[in-house]
Amino acid sequence: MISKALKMIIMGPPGSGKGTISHRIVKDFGMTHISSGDLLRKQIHDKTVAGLAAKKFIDQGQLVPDDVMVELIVNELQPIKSPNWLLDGFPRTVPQAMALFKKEPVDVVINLNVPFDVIIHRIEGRWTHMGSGRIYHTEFNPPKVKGFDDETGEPLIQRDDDKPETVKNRLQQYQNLTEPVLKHFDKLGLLKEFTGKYSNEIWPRVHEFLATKTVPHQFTHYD
Ligand code: G5P
Ligand code: MG
Repeated sequence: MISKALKMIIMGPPGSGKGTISHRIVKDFGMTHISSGDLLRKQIHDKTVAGLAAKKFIDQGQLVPDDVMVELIVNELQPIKSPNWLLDGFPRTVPQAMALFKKEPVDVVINLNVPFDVIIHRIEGRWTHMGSGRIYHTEFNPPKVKGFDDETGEPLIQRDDDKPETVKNRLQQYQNLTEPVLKHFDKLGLLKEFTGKYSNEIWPRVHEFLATKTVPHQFTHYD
């Protein structure tokens, strides 16, 4: 195993399991997880100016403008002490990728290649804990008590942008604006793709790949 810092990005269409796989990476490899969607939902919940501006895009399944996103993520990355971080949901356009690379080097990009028909069914059953970003699914990983978070006991919510019509727009935006980012990373030699229908099938392969890149969680001490 190589003992080194790892700055990585996880990509994939809406509902492909980026959040699910990210939580497993954090558990096993101790990386700092930054989810652009979770950050935006927190801003909306706190009714900040950025949150209110972002909400109208998110509710329509459109991407939030690049300048807003770049500022949000760069501000979030700057104070992080750990040299191991995992970006989930950013960058999503080529200009976002360019802006990130001006500020931060990235070691690896993993892409979850999950078919769209599988995704549409999944999103219908998703429930989220707002405070932590913990994700549940009515069939795949239901909470111990229906409608409530396992750890805090707080109520779970269904995301406003998980309505079928909005999900269609999100997939369209992904094809038009985010797939070119994958091509960009592939050309840079950073892309590692994982294809499959189920997170439990993809995860062991991601784990095996990351084990060659970093040290296990118990040997890292960055808080
Ligand atoms: P988000 O929040 O980044 P998306 O659309 O990229 O949203 P999303 O919906 O969060 O991605 P995910 O994280 O890829 O999906 O998937 P997940 O939550 O882990 O899994 C989906 C569901 O399937 C869960 O219920 C999970 O339990 C279940 N599941 C997982 N694996 C399996 C399995 O094997 N089987 C089954 N049956 N179920 C499974 O972004 C939201 C919006 O914010 C804006 C955009 O408007 C975006 O639409 N935004 C940005 N705008 C511009 N630029 C950016 N960089 C932006 N980032 C966010
Ligand atoms: Mg997510």
